[in-house]
Amino acid sequence: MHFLPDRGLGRLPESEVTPRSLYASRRELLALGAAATLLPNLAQAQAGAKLAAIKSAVPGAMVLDKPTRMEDATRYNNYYEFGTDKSEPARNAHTLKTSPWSVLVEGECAKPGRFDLEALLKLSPMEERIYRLRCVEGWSMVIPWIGYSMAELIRKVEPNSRAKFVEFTTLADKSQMPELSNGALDWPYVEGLRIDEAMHPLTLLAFGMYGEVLPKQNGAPLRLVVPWKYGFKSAKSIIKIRLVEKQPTSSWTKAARQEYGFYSNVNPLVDHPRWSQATERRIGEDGLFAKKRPTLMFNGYEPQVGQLYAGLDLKKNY
Ligand SMILES: Nc1nc2c(c(=O)[nH]1)N[C@H]1C(S)=C(S)[C@@H](COP(=O)(O)O)O[C@H]1N2
Ligand SMILES: [Mo]
Repeated sequence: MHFLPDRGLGRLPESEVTPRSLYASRRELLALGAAATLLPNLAQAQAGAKLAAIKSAVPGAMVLDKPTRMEDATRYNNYYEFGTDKSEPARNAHTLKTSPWSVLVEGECAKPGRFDLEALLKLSPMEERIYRLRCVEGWSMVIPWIGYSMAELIRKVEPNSRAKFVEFTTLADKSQMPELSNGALDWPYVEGLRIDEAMHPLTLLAFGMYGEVLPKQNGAPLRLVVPWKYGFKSAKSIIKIRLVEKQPTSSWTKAARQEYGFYSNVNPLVDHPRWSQATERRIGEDGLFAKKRPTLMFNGYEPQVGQLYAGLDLKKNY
């Protein structure tokens, strides 16, 4: 059926491969007491259809490492529209209004259109996929995401031959996002991918995680997850997808061109100008004696995506 990139498993140390049944189940989280409040507020997840669609997700493969605990993944976030401190999105993102929601898909295609959330939820069967997400800052998480390949949506609008890149724009609304005036980035948040990257089966349009709708701080109601690129490529709360001929300029590139290039592939061999990218810290393993992990080429997804970059100088195209 779908592409199951378990070929990457051969590259991982045995200790990182954990059977699916071993990660904290929702019941276990609830047993932890306080964890109940960390689950997304279902009352706010207005569309019951949304949760139903997510709950019916087909369990996918790609078990890589042991998933990060949900309470860690929902409390340590980058979502600058809600604050630049990692703890702020969890505190502030409750003001985000995720329903009604729609995504405009336009540009170089035969059938542009506006898709409301309900239509997007039904567009393709959902799958659970356990992917690593590694931030350029040197931390990583492993998350059971729920969604389907971005390619499913892009195909619907029938890209034409001028569609070489895909630009993603996320919500920027001062009335919902208290930190939009913080000047940290040039809003709205914009990201871009080459069309073959955007349509690679690993590139996920995610609606949920840990069997639930996406918590707001994690990018509700829908976000991108590009597991072989630094976390900032995974735009949250997307409202517009544009097929374009020219390479888009992302908000991060605008902010610091020397530090954040267009490709932003996870690459232990190419350092960020201010620090090494050779190792990473797994969130939840941050005790005094916690070992740093070696960062893997393309975040461990080299067998699946390496060929996209054959012949490309990855030092120049950082
Ligand atoms: N709209 C928006 N999307 C965003 C960001 C942001 O600030 N705003 N931060 C990015 C960065 S730098 C990272 S590392 C990931 C973090 O995702 P997480 O908080 O769910 O782990 O989201 C990315 N998507
Ligand atoms: Mo990041």
